[in-house]
Amino acid sequence: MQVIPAGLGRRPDLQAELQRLGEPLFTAGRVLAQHRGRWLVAGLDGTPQLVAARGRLRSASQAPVTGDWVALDGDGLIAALLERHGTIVRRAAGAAFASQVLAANVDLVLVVEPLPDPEVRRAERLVALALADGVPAALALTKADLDPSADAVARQVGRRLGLADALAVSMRDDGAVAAVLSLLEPGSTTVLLGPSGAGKSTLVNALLGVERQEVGAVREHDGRGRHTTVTRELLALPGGALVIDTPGIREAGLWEGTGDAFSDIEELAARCRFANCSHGSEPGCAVREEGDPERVAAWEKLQREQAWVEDRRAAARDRASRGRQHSRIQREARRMKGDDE
Ligand SMILES: Nc1nc2c(ncn2[C@@H]2O[C@H](COP(=O)(O)OP(=O)(O)O)[C@@H](O)[C@H]2O)c(=O)[nH]1
Ligand SMILES: [Mg+2]
Ligand SMILES: [Zn+2]
Repeated sequence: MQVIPAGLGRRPDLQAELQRLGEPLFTAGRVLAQHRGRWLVAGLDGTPQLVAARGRLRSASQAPVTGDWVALDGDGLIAALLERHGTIVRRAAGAAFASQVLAANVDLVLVVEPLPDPEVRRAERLVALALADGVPAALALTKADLDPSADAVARQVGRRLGLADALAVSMRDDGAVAAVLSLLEPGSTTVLLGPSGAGKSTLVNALLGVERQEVGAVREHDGRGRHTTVTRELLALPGGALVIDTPGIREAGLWEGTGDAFSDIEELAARCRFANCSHGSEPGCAVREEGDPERVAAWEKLQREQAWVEDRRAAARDRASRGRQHSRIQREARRMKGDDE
């Protein structure tokens, strides 16, 4: 029989996955939050515990993230990561060229932007981060009370971004909160992504029906939010859906492309007269003739960004393999001289 722990989300065949690890003492858990060198993990009985990790799982690049399913060993340490399905990955902020997994085992990304001036291009980029790993995205435009045409704007932005679900919501409107809730299936995991101050935590509280998440006042002088939510945190809603509240994301650099986020433009591109059309001044260019110009420009920009990311990744791989080759040659040389390793 398949055990799906209440309040932890779906995981088909959890027992079989654990068995494959070949350690009879291992038990499964889900990472609710990540702290400095510790993880809040709920075991199958639902009790959250702050635990440490074994070996390489402590290194930043391999560490468990919020939403991960993990195996706990007999000492209660995280001993292994279970396979990830539906990851949200960005290029890590800062100078080092690396990726960062924002959340794992995500079934839906809820892109959150505030009315009355939602940033469509930022929402579009977050949709691309979701679809890069095939995770569906929906849009919630918050603070609908500040915009008399909120519903029409949500429909229009949703259509432009090719999203099936796009809603306007205000914390003061129970009906709108219920409409957002209806997008979140019991057992599924949804991560809210959007800028600080957009109203993500307020929405999470409304979905929970309790004031669980701390909500920040927006600074008067520039309207920017303060980072009141400091960790990514997985929370169970009363109906059995799970949500991950996140701090505002300032940078959302691509890492694995844009998935099907621009399938509308890519379908047009397939209809251009010339197969190698640059969508510049060629005759019979369907992208230029029929595409939404701002969206076409965004598509081209993100494609250039992805090409740049791939160049840098290839260069980093080359450096790493040259490094490995170099140490192999040195080892070989030592062996020939009869040195011990
Ligand atoms: N007018 C209005 N303000 C809202 C609404 N939702 C949130 N806010 C306000 O926006 C600010 C930021 O909210 P918060 O939930 O902390 O945003 P977060 O940073 O995205 O988590 C707070 O002052 C909230 O009271 C809404 O529906 N209408
Ligand atoms: Mg918050
Ligand atoms: Zn073209």
